[in-house]
Amino acid sequence: MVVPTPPFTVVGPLQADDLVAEALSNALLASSLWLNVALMGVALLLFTYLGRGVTDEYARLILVATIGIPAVSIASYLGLISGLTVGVVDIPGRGESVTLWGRYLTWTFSTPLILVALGLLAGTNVTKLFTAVVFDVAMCVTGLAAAMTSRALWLRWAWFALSTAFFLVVLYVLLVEWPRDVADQDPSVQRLFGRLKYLTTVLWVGYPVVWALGTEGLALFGTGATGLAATSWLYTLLDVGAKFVFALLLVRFLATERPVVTRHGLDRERAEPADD
Ligand code: RET
Repeated sequence: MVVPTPPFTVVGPLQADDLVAEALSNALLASSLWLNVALMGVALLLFTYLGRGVTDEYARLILVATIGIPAVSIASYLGLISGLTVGVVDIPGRGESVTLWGRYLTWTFSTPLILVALGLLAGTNVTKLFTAVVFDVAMCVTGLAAAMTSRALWLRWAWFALSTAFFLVVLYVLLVEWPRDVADQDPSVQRLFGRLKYLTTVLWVGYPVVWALGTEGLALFGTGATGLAATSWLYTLLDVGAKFVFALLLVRFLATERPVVTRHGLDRERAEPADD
């Protein structure tokens, strides 16, 4: 008797677990994840130590948002290392691929913290801060959808395009609105904001580029363990700049020049006379 074989292979839960376990046992991939846990652990202790003398409420708010960045990151990377947020997705035309989808999920929590810290530093208002955070969260969630879609290849890129559109709103607030707000502030705040703005823009643009070239997108570095590790290393390097360097510059500034930061804040417009 001839048993008909289906034109596709079905990956059961056990087989998917095996694929994930195999991917995570790759030394190159594992090192890219552990490096981040170690670095963010150091960052958490260092920033808490450096920020211990910051007493002003407004400066402390920026500090808490900044210290939250490595805190979320440690949880994010431990989630990946433990396999909790790693899965298998059937990419049309390519087959079963391991995806570190937890990244996109945890960006939903870490990137708003970066924007809150930056927006508060610029002395922006609640509306602009809310706009940046809402579109940033939308960017991360649709980025997650792009990575998890298996129905059609074009649908993955449709999610990618939607996520990019949301990203453009974030970039608009960062590059057009906040520089206007920060213009009212002390030159030292303006200088720091300028540096952080460029650092953030250049590195954040790197993320969709890595997505498009890496295992979720065109798979230019290959589809197997090496491709996954190469993609992961690129994200890790971006993370070091976008989180560690960013937060270090900000915390160091808050710890040394805090009185200047507190002169303007979210309350500024309320505190000024209406006809001023
Ligand atoms: C995705 C893919 C879809 C299109 C776009 C993306 C943008 C991601 C960005 C991520 C930034 C992450 C940071 C993490 C720090 O913890 C989701 C990759 C536009 C900008 C800074």
